[in-house]
Amino acid sequence: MPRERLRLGGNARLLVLTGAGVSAESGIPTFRAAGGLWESHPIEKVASPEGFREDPERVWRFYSERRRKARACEPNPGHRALVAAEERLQHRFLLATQNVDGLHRRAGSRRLVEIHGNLFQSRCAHCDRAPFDDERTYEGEALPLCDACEAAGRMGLLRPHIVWFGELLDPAHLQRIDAFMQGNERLVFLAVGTSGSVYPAAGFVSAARRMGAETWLVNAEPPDNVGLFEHFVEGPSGQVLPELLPLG
Ligand code: BV8
Repeated sequence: MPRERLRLGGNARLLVLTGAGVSAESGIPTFRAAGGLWESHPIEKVASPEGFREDPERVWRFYSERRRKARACEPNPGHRALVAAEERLQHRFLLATQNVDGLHRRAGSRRLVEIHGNLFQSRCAHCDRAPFDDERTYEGEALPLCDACEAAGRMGLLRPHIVWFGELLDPAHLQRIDAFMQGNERLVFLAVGTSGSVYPAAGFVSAARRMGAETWLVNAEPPDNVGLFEHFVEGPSGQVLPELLPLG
């Protein structure tokens, strides 16, 4: 049965929020599904500043494992459908992702806000040097140190450039998303592959509704916040998005 297609004629804008589900068909485990990432790693121990202070080796093993996994995976048709929609809509399109796996960028997305950071960047946990691209995996060997700190005669540990629980998102990212939601043209908000359990991202649909947006959710099953969306399309995003989104 042909699925409904998003209507994006005229000046309609499309704001998309993706979560771990959009990368599931690429082979990247989601967080909360059975056997998901958080089951084998207690969240507060590996994705929080406290956990990093307590055991940086454990945190670096966790993120090294995820760097290796993400590097071996490829974008899927869901990622590519979002690139095609961006090419067609241009300034009327923005993609906010909770994912840190880098697959949207590798698929070709550019109007992209990685609100929880990126697995393939590191920064110093102690000085304010800018985050830098870093594909290295650290396990067994000594922990990675900041060479700028070393040159200044102090010890600075590197950390993944990721927003951990209890840490603030980049205000510039939130401002860009908020600015995109303003405006008089019709706004369509589409969430894909997210359980809607982590804030502030989980609050975006309510903000979009307040702006009068038409709200859509594509998810493998109805999450707890499914009632916040006017339209719910159940299914794997790699199959649903190419049918739902406008062609490039
Ligand atoms: C903040 C980086 C202000 C890590 C992530 C107590 C103390 C401190 C904070 C809080 C607190 N209580 C609440 C908070 C706020 C907290 C929060 O929301 N906690 C939750 C657990 C209640 N938020 C924060 O801390 C944020 N910062 O609020 O700062 C502040 C500061 C101090 C005190 C108060 C407030 C920072 C949040 C960012 C955390 N970092 N990621 C990393 O990735 O390693 S979040 C992490 O979970 C991921 O990034 C991911 O985005 C996120 C949510 O998960 P989902 O993406 O939705 O994935 P999930 O597995 O849950 O769902 C996947 C869905 O896909 C499922 O529904 C499944 O059915 C579906 N699916 C599966 N396959 C498919 C599919 N769908 C379609 N197709 C498929 N094929």
